[in-house]
Parts: sequence; structure tokens; C-alpha cells
Amino acid sequence: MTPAPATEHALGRRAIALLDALSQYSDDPARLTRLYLSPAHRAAAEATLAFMRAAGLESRIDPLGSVVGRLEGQNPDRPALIIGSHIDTVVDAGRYDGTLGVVLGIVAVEALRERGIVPACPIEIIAFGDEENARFPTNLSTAYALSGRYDLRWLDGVDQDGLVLRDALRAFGGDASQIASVARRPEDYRGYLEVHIEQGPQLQAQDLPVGIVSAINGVSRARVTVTGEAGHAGTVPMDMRRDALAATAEMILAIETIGGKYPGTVATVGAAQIEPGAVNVIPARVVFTLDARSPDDTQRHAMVRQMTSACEAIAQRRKVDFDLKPFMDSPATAMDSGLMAVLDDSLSGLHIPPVRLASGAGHDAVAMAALCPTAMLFVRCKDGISHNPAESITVADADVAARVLIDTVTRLVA
Ligand code: HGY
Ligand code: MN
Ligand code: MN
Repeated sequence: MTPAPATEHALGRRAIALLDALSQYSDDPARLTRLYLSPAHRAAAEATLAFMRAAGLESRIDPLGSVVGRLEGQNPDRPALIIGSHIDTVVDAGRYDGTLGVVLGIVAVEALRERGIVPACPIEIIAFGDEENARFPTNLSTAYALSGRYDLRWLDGVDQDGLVLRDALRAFGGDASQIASVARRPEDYRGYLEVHIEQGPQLQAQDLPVGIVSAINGVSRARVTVTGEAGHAGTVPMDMRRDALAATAEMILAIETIGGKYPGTVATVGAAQIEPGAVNVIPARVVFTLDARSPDDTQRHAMVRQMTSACEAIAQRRKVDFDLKPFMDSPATAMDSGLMAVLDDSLSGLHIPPVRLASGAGHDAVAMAALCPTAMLFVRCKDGISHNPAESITVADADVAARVLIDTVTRLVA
């Protein structure tokens, strides 16, 4: 097969090259895991800082660990446009979730410079550090800080090794005393654009490279503790046990059933720790996580109440204790129609039908919508796979996404 001419999909190839460079920073040599404030997050943040500086952006790592690059443009006092996403990952992650939106922002600014376009307003690129909330019980903390909604209780959150966020932030080189300085004035920002893989199968099913996000589903998350009684696996009769894991198993099935009852709702128990965790000991305690989502907040709250009642009834019947501690209530968030209209124009200019799709996944855009008008562009990913090392996109689709972003940014900063 003849090699692709050097210029074909040049923007897409540049984005993939930056992504590949960042994918080497992992806390686990065997798989991509880059949790908030970890050494790998620090290394990836510094690499992102270097990419932003090389693209001509005045850049820094902010007190909460996000990387912020700024191009002043012709009129530094005008409201700025922000392009961003996150560079933290889940455990055993794919390399595109989050990081794609950051590198495409850099590619867009590089393209403006190559085309000799000096934006009429400032452009900021932000690589958020705590979107996955996979390490501490937080909620989009590094993005909410921009709209002054950082919840100081997050600083006392503890990871599974018992390390407190406040201490991890200090070890990272951050500064909890400067959180207020991260907050931005709404009047200084005209919009936030995030490009992200779809993490679902719709674009592939419609054979489309990109689509425009209409709204982002709401999310409830909680930490659940089930306490029974340890005992000898060989001697305690079955009808005299208070088996925390057997009770948990019944609760998880109840959660699954309720989570599937309403249109568009989902529920997941993603993590569980069993104590003492020995083959011949009846489990005394289980701590598990609940993640429940819906496009409708009233429905989501009703669903979580139903799950809680069902679990309490199981706990009572099995004589175990049940404690549910919510730690996230993220609202369903509509995207900005004005920015969506500009994205429509860019897609039409590229002869791509501008489809709308709801996001089942949460994004920094939910938090940024509290600061300024916000919109997202989804990029097709193979079989909708994400939060999985098999996550993948094509160079051609990365190229389309780059061209749409550059066109939309050019329209907005003309
Ligand atoms: O969980 C989510 O929806 C996102 O990937 N953090
Ligand atoms: Mn993401
Ligand atoms: Mn994710």
C-alpha cells in the first residue's frame, strides 16, 4: 500500500503523536493508570506544560494540579475561550479518554499560529487533573474550582491507601491555600469547548466521525458499608450467619434491577473491598461503591431512594448493618445552544451531518457549565469501548475532530 502523503491527516497524526507521548506516563508499568496527584500525573502535567509552551502559550501548573496555557491574542481584556479536558485516567485506562481533548486544543492553537491567525480574544487550554475522581471521593474538583465551587471537604478525602488529598496535593507540589486563586470571573470567559471520545457506540452505528453533545447525564455516587460478623467458615451454621458479602451480593442484584427500570438510567457497583478477605472466614465487612445515572435528576434521585430502601430491607432480613454515604450529586447538564450552533456550522462546512447525542459519561464540561457557556464534540471510538485499554480512535477521525475544532475556534475568535 502506498504510504500516506505526509500531509494526509496531518492534524490527526499530530494529535495521535502527542497522545502517544503522554500515554507513557503511568503509575503502573503494565497498564495505563494515571490517578490525580500521582507521580505519573505530575510527569504528564509537566509534559503537557512543555507542549503548551512550545505551541506559544503562557503556561503553568495551577495550585490544584491542572495545567493552564493562555494565548493573549489581540485583545487580552476580552472574554477568553477555553478549550480543555482531563489528563487523569481510570485504572487500566485507554489513552484517549480526556487526553484527546487536551492535545486537540494544542493542535488547534498550533494551527492558528501556522495560519497566521492571531485570535481577537484570549484562548486558554486547560488539562484538568481530577475528572475521573478515581482516587479520592471528589467531583470534578479541579474544574469546579474555576467557578469557585471547590468543596473544601474534598481536601480531607482519603484514597484507598489511606492518603489524604491535602497531603497528596502538597507532595504533588500543589497548594491548598491558593484554591481561591483558581476561581475565574464568569465575565472573563465566553465559552468552554471540550472534545472527547464518545465512549459509546452511537457514532459508529451511524457511521459518523463526530457528533455534538446535547446534554450530559446526572450522576449519583455513594460509598456503601455493609457490616456483618466474622466467623469460622466451617463451623457456623448457615442460618446463624451475618455474612456481609452474601448480603452485599443480594444488594448488588437489587441495584442492578432498579438501575435498569427506567429509560436512559444506569447503575454500577464498580469497586468492593472485603474484610477480612480470607478463604475460611465469613466476611465481616464489605465497602462498595454505587454509581447511578440518568438524564433526569428527579428520576435519578427517586432511583437512588429505591435502591437504598431495597438494601435496607435486605440488611434487616440478614441482620447486617447498612450505611450509604453519598459523595457525588452531579446534575444533568444541557450544553449551550449558541456554541452548538457554531459547531453545527463547522460540521456543515465539512459536509458532516450535525447529529446530537446525550452523554452517559460525566465530563469536566458539567463543572465548566457553572462558569460559562459550554459545549462538547464527541469523536467516534471503536465499538464504543472506553475505560478499557482497548479504547481506540482512527487518525482520520482525530483529523476530522481537529478540523472541526479549528474551524469552530476560528469562528469564535475571529
Ligand atoms: O465516570 C465518568 O462518567 C467519567 O468517565 N469520569
Ligand atoms: Mn473523560
Ligand atoms: Mn473517563
